[in-house]
Amino acid sequence: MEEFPMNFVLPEPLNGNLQQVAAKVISDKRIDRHDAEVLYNEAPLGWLASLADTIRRRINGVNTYYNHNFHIEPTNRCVYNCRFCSYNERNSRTVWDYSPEEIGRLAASAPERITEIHVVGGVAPGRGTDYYAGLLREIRRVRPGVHLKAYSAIEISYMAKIDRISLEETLSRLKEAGLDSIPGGGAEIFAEEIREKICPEKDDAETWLKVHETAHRLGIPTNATMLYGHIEHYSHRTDHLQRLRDLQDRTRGFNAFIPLKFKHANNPMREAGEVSVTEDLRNYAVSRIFLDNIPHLKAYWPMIGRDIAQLSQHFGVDDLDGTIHDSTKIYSEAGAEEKNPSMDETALRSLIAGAGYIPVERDSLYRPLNRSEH
Ligand code: V47
Ligand code: SF4
Repeated sequence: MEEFPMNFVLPEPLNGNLQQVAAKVISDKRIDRHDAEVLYNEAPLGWLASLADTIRRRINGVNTYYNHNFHIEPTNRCVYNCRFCSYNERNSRTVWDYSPEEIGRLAASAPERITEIHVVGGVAPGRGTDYYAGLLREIRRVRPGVHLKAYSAIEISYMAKIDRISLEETLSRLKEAGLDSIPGGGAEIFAEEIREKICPEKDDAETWLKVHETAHRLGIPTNATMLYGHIEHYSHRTDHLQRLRDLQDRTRGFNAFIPLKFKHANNPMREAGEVSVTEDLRNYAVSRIFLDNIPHLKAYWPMIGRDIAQLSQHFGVDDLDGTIHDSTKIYSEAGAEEKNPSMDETALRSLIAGAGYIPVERDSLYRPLNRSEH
């Protein structure tokens, strides 16, 4: 028999709670909120990684997806004042509000290879659907073939209020102007008691969910996010995941879930601090296991940095977003690792391959693109 070094301590055997949750996961049964909280509170990290990796391999094999995208943030003027926001005009060092022509010029300047433009900004006062549809038309005019993933549920619900029209009508007009899909922002944490502390003026969870449900009904796919690692507890995270899973059971319209780690620089919530890397990884893993009906789990690398993004692939992540080519300020203002995030394709592919996964360039609907240069 092999001898262990004197100071080697064998891991504790798994407790009964963890064994029960693992049995469900392995036999392809759904876990519930209580199970997810057991994983958050009690699971050894390495063990949790292999459980999440089992699920990611069932759904996505060993592919890790990325795309070529470009972010445009039209303005940081905002009628709201979320306490975690480092980017709006009150907390940022700069204020900007691009004209539609400037936005057209920005889109035209994006690299030839991009397949997607992501457009999200602050909610500037008084702007209705015509304004936002006009921006989409302008971008479409200069970049006709590109997928437009634009406007958070919060921007969309504001336009509907300004115009006094239904969400359905608002989304139909945006779709008509070229909207292809909706990003996941504005979800924050659904639980009312946390939402009223971190973003009291913002639309509530019901409104966010309604916008996404309506989009799904109109055939517009969307993403979902969760802002974590501030003042919420695990029970608030599992409530959030549950509400997303319930909606997805009804509509099947979510493409990807993107956990967003709270970054604390330059915003009124800085005292909340930031959670550890192991907490980020734990959160990816539990999300992957719980959200069995959302196909993709995205680690947004400009936010968490390249190293954690690479590691996250062992915790259920199968999408690292894109090359970004960025003009984005939303995270750099909040203290993200990268000030002007941009990663070339070779670097992104080797980051993926370096963790033992296969890099696959995708379009915005997760169809592999077989461009010959790879
Ligand atoms: O809703 C704001 C978050 C979101 C901070 O769908 C912060 O592909 C951390 O939704 N620390 C907007 N997060 C960005 C977003 C997004 C990003 C990338 C990809 C996709 C996608 C969507 O940014 C906001 C809020 O949750 N945020 N401030 C902060 N201090
Ligand atoms: Fe405005 Fe968005 Fe910042 Fe909230 S997070 S203040 S809605 S820009």
